Amino acid sequence: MSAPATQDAYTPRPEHHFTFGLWTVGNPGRDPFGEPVRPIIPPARVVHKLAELGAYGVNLHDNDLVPRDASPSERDRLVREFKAALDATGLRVPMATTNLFSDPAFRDGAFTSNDARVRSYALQKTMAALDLGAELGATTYVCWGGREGVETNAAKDPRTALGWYREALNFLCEYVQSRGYDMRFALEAKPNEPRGDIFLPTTGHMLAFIYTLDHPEMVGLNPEVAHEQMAGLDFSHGVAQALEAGKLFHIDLNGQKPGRFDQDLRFGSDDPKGAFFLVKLLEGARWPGMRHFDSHAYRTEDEDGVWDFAHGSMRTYLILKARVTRFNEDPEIQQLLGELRDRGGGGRGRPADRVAFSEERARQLMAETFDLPSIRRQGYAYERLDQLTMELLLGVR
Ligand code: GCO
Ligand code: MN
Ligand code: MN
Repeated sequence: MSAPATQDAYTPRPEHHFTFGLWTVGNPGRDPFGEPVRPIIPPARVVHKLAELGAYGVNLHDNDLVPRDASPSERDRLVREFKAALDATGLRVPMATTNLFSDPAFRDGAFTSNDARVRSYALQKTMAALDLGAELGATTYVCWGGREGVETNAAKDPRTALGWYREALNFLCEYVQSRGYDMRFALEAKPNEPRGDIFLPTTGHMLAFIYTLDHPEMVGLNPEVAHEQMAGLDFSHGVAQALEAGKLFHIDLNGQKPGRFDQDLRFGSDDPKGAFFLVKLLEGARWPGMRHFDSHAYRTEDEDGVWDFAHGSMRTYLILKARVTRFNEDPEIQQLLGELRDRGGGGRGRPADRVAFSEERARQLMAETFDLPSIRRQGYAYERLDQLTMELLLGVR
């Protein structure tokens, strides 16, 4: 497949704000057991193909574009060529990040390595990546602590490691301020892999950590479907908490079977129901951020399969979005939801139903008698509600 032959209601367009990483469509299919199966697709070609498919943008690690040992002039040439492809296609670079995990120097982590020289080198590399991101117009910097963790707790006290992590982020926030960059940080949690355990393993851990930083207003979250599901958690609950706190700065969409290695499957391919509730949440909140796919094509694929994967990721999102509209308009589903809202007088909005403390309200509550026998008997009709949702998702509604 090259470009989609037909246009339909699920054809991706730039206004849908879909983005991919150079490292995602560029993934050559290497795994711990096997060598690469595809050549790495050059950045300019990725830009042209993504634009053709209707994506909005492309994101990158520093080394996806500029090899680690590139000379300054090589760096400038590569950036120039990349920018030319962006200009020719109108594709944007909304997010940038740093590779702090491939270099053997980072084998014990970057900001939390026991070697102070590594911690300093990680800051130097990140400052350079922030400069590159700013030069390309990125306004979000994702911080994934690739190897910030341990195999053995004998190696370091996690409190010391968190202290180093905090200092690094405080330093980087001030660096961004000092340079006048329009850039916010989005922290990405992952429970394990490549380390045995990674510090700040879930979105919730990260959220609490943010409020211990010097500039919490500059720092939010980049939750990833696969990472929460690896920990057996409900992804949309973590995302909802981030949204509610005003901390959803970015999102990594993909698919994953719970409890396994990081599979990075095509969005919605493994858990369409979970993906549906996620899309419902994001669209219901009118979340303005980028829909970024941090996933890659099966190792079985050639380059055509990579573009099938990219196109499919965006289509699935748009199909689920259309299903959400259908859910919101489905009379039976909406009637059930209305009944739930009205249950016990909740939907009538009586001031007496508000849970706000006052002496009088506390007295009233203490004096109230509840019809507990009937409350205890009642069912909630969630079986019916879920079956209706399933029928809608399975396409017969
Ligand atoms: C992973 C991570 C990464 C990060 C990326 C951006 O499990 O490998 O999800 O893909 O998202 O490095 O920081
Ligand atoms: Mn991942
Ligand atoms: Mn990710």
